[in-house]
Amino acid sequence: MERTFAIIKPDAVERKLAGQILARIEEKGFNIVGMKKIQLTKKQAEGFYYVHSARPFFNDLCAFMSRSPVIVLCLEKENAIADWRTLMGATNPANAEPGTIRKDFAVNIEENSSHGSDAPETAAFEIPYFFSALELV
Ligand code: 3AN
Repeated sequence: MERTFAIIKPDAVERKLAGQILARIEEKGFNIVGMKKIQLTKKQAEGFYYVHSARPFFNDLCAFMSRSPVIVLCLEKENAIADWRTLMGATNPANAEPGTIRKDFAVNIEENSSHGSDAPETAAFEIPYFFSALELV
């Protein structure tokens, strides 16, 4: 079993798409081992996305991620990291496969409805950024 970290981003929570996204997660066989609704501060978003701090979209991205609440998730299944990224689709919804979350729901490359860890080392940073061990069941 593998764990990954996911976010239902502000654009999706604002448009009341969280339920549809959670249904897809469960239909694909993920166990939701952690889940909470929070609103990030700009500083917390900057800490989460520190690997992108040199990118031109960093400031806009952190403003977007902190403008309204998100739902953060820890998901578990075999191959969870790769399978969640497949279910999300490509970063840019214009390039995402039909039937993926980003193809169906994303507004654009920035407001792309969902986040997922891209590697085991990333998941190992991202899960404890949001969850204590006691919150994962
Ligand atoms: P992914 O979320 O697919 O792993 P990353 O890690 O390259 O993509 O980018 C992190 C986040 O930064 C994306 N989810 C998206 O919200 C935003 N982003 C990525 N590329 C761009 C871009 N060219 N312009 C604006 N925002 C971007």
